[in-house]
Amino acid sequence: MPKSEPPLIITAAVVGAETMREQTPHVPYSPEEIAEECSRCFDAGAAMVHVHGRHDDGSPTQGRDTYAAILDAIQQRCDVLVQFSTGGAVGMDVQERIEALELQPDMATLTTGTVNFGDDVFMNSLPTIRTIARRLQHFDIRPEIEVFDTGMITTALRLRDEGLIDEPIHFDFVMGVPGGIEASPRHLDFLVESIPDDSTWSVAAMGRHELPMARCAVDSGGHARVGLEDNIYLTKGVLAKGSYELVERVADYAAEQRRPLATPNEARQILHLAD
Ligand code: KMH
Ligand code: ZN
Repeated sequence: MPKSEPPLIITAAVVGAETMREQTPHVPYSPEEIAEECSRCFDAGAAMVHVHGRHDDGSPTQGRDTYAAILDAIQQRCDVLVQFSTGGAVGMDVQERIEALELQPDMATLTTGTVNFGDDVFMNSLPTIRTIARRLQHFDIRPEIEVFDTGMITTALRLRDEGLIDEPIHFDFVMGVPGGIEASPRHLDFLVESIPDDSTWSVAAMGRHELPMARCAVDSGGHARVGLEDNIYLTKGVLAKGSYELVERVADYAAEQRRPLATPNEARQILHLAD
């Protein structure tokens, strides 16, 4: 890897909307549990955390108060950058998905298209995408464009042309969702070739693809997202004790490859976030 490549930003997706205690006892639900996990991930090398809200029973919520409690609990523990989900869970309406943005997190997601999501459909019509993009601009929050399939890049560039997404754009390639693009190095190469040259990008691959694709990102100058939102296993049949163990794996690999990890401040600069 050329030494000129930027420090590696590891994002920890610690909770998500779908991973439940029935699948792994290690997924956090309450704001305190989520913040504890974020803190462990920060200690393991993550510069950013991607968070969703949960009710006490684990069901997903995008509620403002829940996100406020999560943000406060994280900020009491560490300086990690905090990225809110605007995807929430399938079936949520757009107003619910964006109500927490007034808390002005460091970053928030923006999915630029509809995708089959297992047996469900993650709906993102153009009007929905524009509504979220306008709200992000209103609060001066930079989006991370979630790309579940190639057409979502085209739509992101369309919104750029409409003035709703500012360049340079940060893309997160969400690979291996049943219904979305496959998680393979070949597909990753195509995605990377398809974005503007001044873009930054990361990979979030599902299940057993998570760590191999994170390693591909480390090797090719991208950034990596890992965590229990996308994958609950450390190795075949062995549950990760938390997202932090997955972060540790990527951090160890980056060290082997002599790619330094980005601090939150370095990540701010790389991603052009406000101070
Ligand atoms: N839970 C998925 C339906 C995001 O966070 O912005 C959508 C998702 C994307 O997780
Ligand atoms: Zn998410």
